[in-house]
Amino acid sequence: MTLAGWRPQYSGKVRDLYVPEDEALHPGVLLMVASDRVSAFDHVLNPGIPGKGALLTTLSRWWFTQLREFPNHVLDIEPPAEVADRAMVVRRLDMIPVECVVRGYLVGSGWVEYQESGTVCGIPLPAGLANGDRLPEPIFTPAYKAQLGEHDENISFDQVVDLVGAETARELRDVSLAIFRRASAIAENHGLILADTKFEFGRHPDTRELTLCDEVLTSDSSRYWDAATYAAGGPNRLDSFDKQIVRDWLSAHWDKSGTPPTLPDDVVAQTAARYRELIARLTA
Ligand code: Q0Z
Repeated sequence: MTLAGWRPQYSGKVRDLYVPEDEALHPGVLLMVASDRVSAFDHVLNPGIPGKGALLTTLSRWWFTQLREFPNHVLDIEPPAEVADRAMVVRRLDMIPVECVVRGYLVGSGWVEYQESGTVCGIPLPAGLANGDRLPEPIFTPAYKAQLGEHDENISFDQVVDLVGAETARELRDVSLAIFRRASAIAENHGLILADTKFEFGRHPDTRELTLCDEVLTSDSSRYWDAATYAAGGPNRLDSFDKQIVRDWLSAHWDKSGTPPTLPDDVVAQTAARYRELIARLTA
């Protein structure tokens, strides 16, 4: 997409990053634009989910406000009008190349590692846990950002130390856990479980302050469950407030080789409704 005054710098699967055409006018800023694109099983699907970019941006902005005691990258500068509802102007930071994942529950790649070794990112866990079980306490389970097209790889705390130094590693862990605890408590007040999430941090180019960046606590970067459904148990207890419906439909209608099929209208509509429900419940 072309935006007057902004030059496309990088396109991810579902988001686009722009830099100012005139650096002198807007020094040290970036424009992050969330699209309606949806990805699953490493493919971007057709069609997109109408309103997804705006819904995820609303969620991210809402969380940055809830978490304002933690320094973040959002600037009080209006994005271009054409994308105002799905974009944020942010301070350009020196990014720290570690994905700061926090897990309150054992699921996904954490569950996979646990079954093999009884650990997650090298952290020993009690024996006998089942898929989706709550952990005794939230754990910091960092991942290393893989090259384009590869999956992020879970790494140990010692590997974080090797990447960024002991002091920053401790700071990343402690701040990530503090933000997760605060966010979990807020989610719980709204009948939602925050199962896990991924934060990214950078440093302010001048002050070197550790700064929360990227998107925060969206349904693309987090697993949210309905607390009542979880408590009732059963096969749906781990259904997340994200593209679960898309994944389930694709699993039933595609063998995961070649180009994925076009999503039917009802799958698109139900997915959009699920994103809206998450926001409605959190912000109620
Ligand atoms: C975020 C990404 C997106 C594609 C770089 N404040 C920042 N300073 C420097 N770099 C970044 C940020 Cl947020 C940064 N990404 C991820 C975001 C589209 C990729 F909107 N990459």
